[in-house]
Amino acid sequence: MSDEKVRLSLDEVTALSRDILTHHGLSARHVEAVTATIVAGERDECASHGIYRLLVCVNTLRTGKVVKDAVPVVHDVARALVRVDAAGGFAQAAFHEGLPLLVEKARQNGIAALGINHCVHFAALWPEVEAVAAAGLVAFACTPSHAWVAPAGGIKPLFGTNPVAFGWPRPGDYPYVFDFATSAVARGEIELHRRAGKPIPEGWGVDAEGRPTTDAKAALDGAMLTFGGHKGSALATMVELIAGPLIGDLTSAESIALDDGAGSSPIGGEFILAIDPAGFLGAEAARHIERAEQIFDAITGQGARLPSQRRFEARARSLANGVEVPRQLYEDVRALLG
Ligand code: NDP
Ligand code: PYC
Repeated sequence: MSDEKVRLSLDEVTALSRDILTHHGLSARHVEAVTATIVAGERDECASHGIYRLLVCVNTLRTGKVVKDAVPVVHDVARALVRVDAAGGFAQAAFHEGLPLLVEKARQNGIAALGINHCVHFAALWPEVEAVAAAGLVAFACTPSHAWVAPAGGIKPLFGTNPVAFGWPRPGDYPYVFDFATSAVARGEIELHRRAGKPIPEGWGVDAEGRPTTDAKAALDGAMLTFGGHKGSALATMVELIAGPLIGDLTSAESIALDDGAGSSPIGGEFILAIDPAGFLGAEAARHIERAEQIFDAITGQGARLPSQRRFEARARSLANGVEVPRQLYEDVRALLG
């Protein structure tokens, strides 16, 4: 595949996403919410969750597994708990509906959790933990996906790629954020390797017979592997539990069974926790949050980088100069306009 690139402004990426999603019948509320997350992914050079996701979204819309005009409903279920019924729609609009009440409850109680139910999830989680951290709160988020990943020691897909994301507010700076799949890599990254005809590194997946493979398609058809062996496997299990049964929603195995071969994005729930440092610390919160900076300085001071640092640098570049997209991907995405 050619390495040729096309340069686009962020306004052009936004317009392209809006046009495609509208063309495929998504309601205005979801067009805006989904476009915001796709543009953010492309802007921050997260290739597996940028405009490539338009192919994934449209595929999901074509399966009929997502409700195109779903209206999320917020439920104030307890002093520190919010639920949003996404009503079968994409998760982004449900998150935006639930965020204000989550923030309000975290400030009132020191801690609050948001459970999103009945959503379709195709996205990165960092936009959500960034939004919680922007309110001065510490954030954690996770979601199951489809059963694509074998548990450590096994070879059969059971877990989703199950991302975990964390955000920590840093006054006057971008928050400290990490967001990664509990599989060795996001599935989207393996799909991008398959599209580009490139081998994948060892350790990302096994073929259908459970043999280690560097062939992207063989790994997609076989099983992905967790990161860090049994450690990633346990974290993936935690995600299944707290964003599945704990909030009354689907596991990754149930999600892929419901998909029934249609090829939609994962269906189920998402769990988001928000903690207000002032809940523990009152007037001392600012002083202790400031102490956290010593940890970040000690990381960068020895030449290591913070997670999301690459992304924030990419953001600054893209805001100034736009983004570069592989030509073939751009053409495949434009073809979605029919
Ligand atoms: P990566 O392995 O690419 O990176 C994940 C995190 O690690 C980022 O915060 C990244 O920061 C940080 N990082 C990478 N390299 C370094 C380094 N050398 N030093 C310090 N930090 C580093 O991500 P994944 O492939 O695991 O996941 C990609 C995305 O896919 C995530 O956003 C995730 O939410 C999404 N996803 C969504 C799923 C869903 O069901 N909705 C399922 C699976 C994944 P930086 O960005 O700055 O490089
Ligand atoms: O890349 O693994 C992935 C993924 C699953 C759902 C959204 N992204």
